Amino acid sequence: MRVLSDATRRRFGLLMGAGLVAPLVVRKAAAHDGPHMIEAGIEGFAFVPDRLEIRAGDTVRWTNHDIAPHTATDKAGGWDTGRIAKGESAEVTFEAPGAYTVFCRYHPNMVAEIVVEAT
Ligand SMILES: [Cu+2]
Repeated sequence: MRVLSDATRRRFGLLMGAGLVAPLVVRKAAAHDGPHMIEAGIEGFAFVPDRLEIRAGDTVRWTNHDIAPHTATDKAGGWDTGRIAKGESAEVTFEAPGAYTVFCRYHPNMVAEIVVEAT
């Protein structure tokens, strides 16, 4: 089996965008097998994907692929990644089931939805 180098993997992730995230989301809908790290992106002034369905205990990691800084911020005020600079990542762990609207404090038109299902 061919092993991808880290650089190749990174390039793949940047090129694939939402396509890379989708299979992880699908896997989540199956039987619960412990907390997961869900990779998400911010690209072209948008959250990619703009909707995630996860389980309580899962962590979402947003990586900013834009030159501009962004945040991933709970519209209800429960959590905030703070400033995520170009190429940097920030994580939020979701313990409580519920639906969250995410926006960027610098660009409030950027929105996404996260649905956290009970385990
Ligand atoms: Cu932004």
